[in-house]
Amino acid sequence: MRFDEAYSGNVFIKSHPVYEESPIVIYGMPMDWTVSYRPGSRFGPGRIREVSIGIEEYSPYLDKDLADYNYFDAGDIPLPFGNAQKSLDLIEEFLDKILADGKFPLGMGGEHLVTWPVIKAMYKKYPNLAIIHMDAHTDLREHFEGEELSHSTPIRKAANLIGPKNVYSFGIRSGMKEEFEWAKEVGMSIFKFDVHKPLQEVLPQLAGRPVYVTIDIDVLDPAHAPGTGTVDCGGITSRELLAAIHEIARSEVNVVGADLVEVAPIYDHSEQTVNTASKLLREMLLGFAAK
Ligand SMILES: [Mn+2]
Repeated sequence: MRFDEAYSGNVFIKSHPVYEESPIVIYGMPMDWTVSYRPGSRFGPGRIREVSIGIEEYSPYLDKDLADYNYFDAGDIPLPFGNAQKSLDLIEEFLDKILADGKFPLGMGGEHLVTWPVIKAMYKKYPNLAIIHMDAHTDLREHFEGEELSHSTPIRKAANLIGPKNVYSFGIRSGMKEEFEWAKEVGMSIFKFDVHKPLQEVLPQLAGRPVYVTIDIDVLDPAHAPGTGTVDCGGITSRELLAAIHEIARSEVNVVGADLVEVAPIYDHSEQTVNTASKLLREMLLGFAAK
């Protein structure tokens, strides 16, 4: 974690070397110690940075170029292996600092639980916060085998904190019956299977609101993103996910932060997932953060 010095190591393509001069901060949250299935997402941020050298700086979708914006890559937050609570506290502390400095946070996971402390920090700054969540999984469990700190619980925790009616999940195709029932009871919106179409209906309702966008790479079909811990078939295409990102970018919502999580390079035999993640981050950066 660096705030004040140029970094000569592995950074996201074209990152600006000076924190103070960058309104946007990219950072990695290399944690995968509460996953219920296959670990490996701690290596996601590093590999996404490495392959980012292969993408173009220009977005033909948004007609914007990375070269025209200053964003600082703070590296990975150093997290203590195996200590979930301490790791979450450190992530929240990091977010408190960059939000106090007026930066736009663009995070890379790591497992999805890393989004929980980010939401806590965002909510302190934006009491009117709403969440747009794209994922194969509900992530609405109260606990997993008795553990509240699990990558299957972050959206439940976030919903309890900011109010379930302020949370909108898209692309969902996996979860326990109880999770879907709970969402229905408390008025949380779960849009099953699709992302782009329901998003078009929801975005006008969120016009002007501060919105945090969290994307689990497994919202994509495993054919498009095999490199993730908990694959689930029947997902959307990378083209639909790009369209969804651009729909948000062109909408009236005020995106105040975003993350992309659960990229696990070890299962990514052709590296298509990390290359996809790298381009998605470029579009999130240009679409959400570059003002
Ligand atoms: Mn998921």
